[in-house]
Amino acid sequence: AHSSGTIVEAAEMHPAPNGVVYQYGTAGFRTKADILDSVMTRCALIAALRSRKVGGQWIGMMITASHNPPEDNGVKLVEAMGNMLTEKWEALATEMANKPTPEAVLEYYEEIAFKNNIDLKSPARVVLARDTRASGARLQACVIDGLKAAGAEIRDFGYLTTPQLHYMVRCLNTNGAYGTPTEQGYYEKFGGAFKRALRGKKPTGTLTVDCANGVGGPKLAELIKYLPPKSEGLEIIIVNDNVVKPEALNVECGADFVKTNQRAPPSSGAGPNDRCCSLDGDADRVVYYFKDGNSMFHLLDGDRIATLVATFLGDLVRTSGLADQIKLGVVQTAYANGAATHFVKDNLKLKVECTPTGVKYLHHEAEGMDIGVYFEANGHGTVVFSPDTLKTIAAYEPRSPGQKESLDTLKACIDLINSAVGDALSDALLVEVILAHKNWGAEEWLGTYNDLPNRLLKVIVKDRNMFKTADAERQLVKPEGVQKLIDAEVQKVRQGRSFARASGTEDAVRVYAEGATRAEADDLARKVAEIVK
Ligand code: 16G
Ligand code: ZN
Repeated sequence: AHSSGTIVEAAEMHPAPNGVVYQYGTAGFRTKADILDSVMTRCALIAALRSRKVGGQWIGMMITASHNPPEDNGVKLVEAMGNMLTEKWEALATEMANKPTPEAVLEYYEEIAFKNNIDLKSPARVVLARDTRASGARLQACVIDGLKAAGAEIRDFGYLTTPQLHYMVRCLNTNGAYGTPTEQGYYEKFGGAFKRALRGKKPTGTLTVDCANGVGGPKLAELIKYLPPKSEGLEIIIVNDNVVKPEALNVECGADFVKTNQRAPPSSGAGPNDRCCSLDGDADRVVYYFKDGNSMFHLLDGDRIATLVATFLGDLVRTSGLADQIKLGVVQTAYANGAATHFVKDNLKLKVECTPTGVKYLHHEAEGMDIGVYFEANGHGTVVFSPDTLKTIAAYEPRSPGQKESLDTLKACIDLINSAVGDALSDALLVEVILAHKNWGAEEWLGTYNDLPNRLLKVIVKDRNMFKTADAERQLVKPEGVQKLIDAEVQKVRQGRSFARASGTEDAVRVYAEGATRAEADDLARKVAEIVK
């Protein structure tokens, strides 16, 4: 039943705290868990409206705060095809979250319906999941109160990784074409594709996976049951999988820790040259690394995954005989190391596009390519295949056993990739397949090119909203004159490059700089930080 009374009642049960302003940001609503109850209920109303707007297709709600500390939480909405919420509806969600009273919530709910031609009696379907945070159960109850008030049909998957939820949404709306909408369906799809893509090759060594003490731990343990036995396939060693102790989430471990601190989690028991990777708290992000014989730490971040994947898929397209019909491209952000950009352009001879920070921008750009490989340096990313490309590959008749071999591997890789969204588990399996085919360990992978030394600084400023960028965040247009000063410093440095942008997730400006040497990169970053301060 969805009488208008129940919307008001649901909003009354979870009143908004005074004086808090919420924003649906690059990764949904995200803040301290104890001020999120009202946001959850209201976001549920938006999800139900969105579902009705798209003809009753399933819309996803993921309760997570990814790599944030344990006391945080958040929620993001997932569109019917498994991609992130469209920008127009982000604004509606923000406005709904900030309505002062339950009556204003109901009024806005009806206004959205009216303005968007939504029939409030038509079916609404919303599918839910959450990560392992202690606040998750309470916040989920707030979501369910909202969904019930809106008269939505609910599917609750309990604990899932963010990409698993995206997978469920896509499966539920595509009649099984993408896979079966169950956890087992997920493991069978990706586990089966891993085996087919390996084609009997055995990865060298072991893979130690740091699960950030998050939901990725138990899910990886489950996935392993669907992979070839370690005698024939990959031996995976799971570390930091303590989800019984929610206060351990992302603490001294996980992808963000490793990327930010440029060191392995202290808890990692990996030895010299052991291949390692770290997931984040909701397993939509992964970075690789290892320590060499001299205990020197080496990071293989999102840029490295992108170059590895683009190299391999490009080779498969060519050796299948499809090079004339299918073009690959790579999408990066300004944070991509200059050496990675150079490698893709000049060695792989592929098109490189740069977008602003945030998965949705990269994903969108990649969708315009036949095969679009996109990764942020921080490890968010995947590969998307255009519908025409998928048709071409499905219809293609190989002309030799060699072509067939490549084509079969390419098809298995397509199944192994979670194209709905970057998926740490699927990405890691893809990396392992590629390394196995090349008979490489992490060292050989690192050897493909040399990263330029770089430095990332966080600068606290009076008002970060003063900082406006253009050209995919590579130029500051405001405050006026600042870019000129940055340019002057960049000029002085060999292979210098630097930019400053307002963070979308923290109240700060981030400065990135790279140069030919460590000293030059550090110095440039410091100078630019001085300029923006
Ligand atoms: C969010 C984004 C991530 C981006 C990061 C930048 C998603 C799912 N997540 O975590 O892609 O790299 O923000 O943070 O889009 P920043 O604006 O604070 O630098
Ligand atoms: Zn995440």
